[in-house]
Amino acid sequence: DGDGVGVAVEPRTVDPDRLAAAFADAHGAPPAGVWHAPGRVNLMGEHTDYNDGLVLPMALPWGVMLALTPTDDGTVEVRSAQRPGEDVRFATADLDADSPTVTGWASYVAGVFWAAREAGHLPAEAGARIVLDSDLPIGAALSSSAALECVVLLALADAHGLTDLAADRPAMAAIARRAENAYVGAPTGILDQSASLRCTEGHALYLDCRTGLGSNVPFGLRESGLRLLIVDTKVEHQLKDATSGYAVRRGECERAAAELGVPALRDVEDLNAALPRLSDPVLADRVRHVVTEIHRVNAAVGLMRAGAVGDIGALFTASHLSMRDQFAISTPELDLAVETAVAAGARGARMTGGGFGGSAIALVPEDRLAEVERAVADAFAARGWTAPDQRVALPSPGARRLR
Ligand code: GAF
Repeated sequence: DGDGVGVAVEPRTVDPDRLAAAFADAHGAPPAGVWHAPGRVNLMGEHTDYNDGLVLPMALPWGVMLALTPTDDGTVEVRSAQRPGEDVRFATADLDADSPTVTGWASYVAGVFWAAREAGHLPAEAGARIVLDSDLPIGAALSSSAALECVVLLALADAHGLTDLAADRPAMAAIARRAENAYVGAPTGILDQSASLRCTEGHALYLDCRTGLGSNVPFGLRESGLRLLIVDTKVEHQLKDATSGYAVRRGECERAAAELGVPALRDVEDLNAALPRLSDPVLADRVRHVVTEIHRVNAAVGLMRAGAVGDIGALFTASHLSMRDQFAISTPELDLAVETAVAAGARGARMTGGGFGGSAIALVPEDRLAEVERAVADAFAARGWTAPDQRVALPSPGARRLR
């Protein structure tokens, strides 16, 4: 029981002392420190970040843990408990976003070194010995990529004494995002890195992706007798490369904004006036999602501040329908998780993250939790689908040093 009220919250399974011991085994001395960066679920505001809109993520208890010792030899050595035998070594001087030579999982690490150097924070000779461990599923739309980027950057900033950077979480989020956009090649927004770096325990992060201004809004789940259930459908979402569904949606939004003559879809004020002006009904659907989704973020924040947390459930479900029908990013598995959770007593449910697979979240009264979990498991089993992974989470701290 992780939260003291009788309903288990899945605990973190990575451990700073164990990771430090693994580091000492590999490198003959303990690390300079151990850091942790969490994954996230977004409660509202999907595909709004790159439209200059609003988002509302919370950090998860699970994430990526990293042990690091800084070096001044310009080389980086990385190993990961999840990738035994795949140790990676590179020289920072060789890193070039136009011809990325570090590929696969380690490209997120290399990308952070590249982006921190490009931003003028990291001297060329700064290197590191790194050992990683994670309890965040990969491909579940819970931001394992951003957690990896953010933990590397935070550890670099601390261990290499980059004090200006270490004191500026929005700047760190921008650098971690640049690593992903320019080095890894995924055209994502600022949501995930901001969530990992800027969320606080017990709160959701209400973030304006145009200005970068954010505030931490209390998310009183327990006080309201509610649980947040995360259903990982085990359908791995696609890599967000330039040909992915994610990139296609991004292109559609840009095209719609251009047709409407606005800098970003954030600036559409009157849907009824805007929609008939678009050349293609598909674009009208995309715009409707983005604009109404931004309003749902504000509505959710209003309800949280009023202490009416349960009423956010209806917004969850409305958001899911918008993502399913207007933005067309859901899957049969996500739809089934949402429909089943709501039918079994959840106050509302929605897919979270980029879509095309991944996870759904459900807002569930404490006394209905077991029933909802059982109903979802049964519904997947009845179709012969892989059993989903279901976990309960509380809003957890953002990235930090653990030892
Ligand atoms: C992914 C992206 F990385 C984010 O930037 C965001 O666009 C999200 O999908 C959808 O809201 O997580």
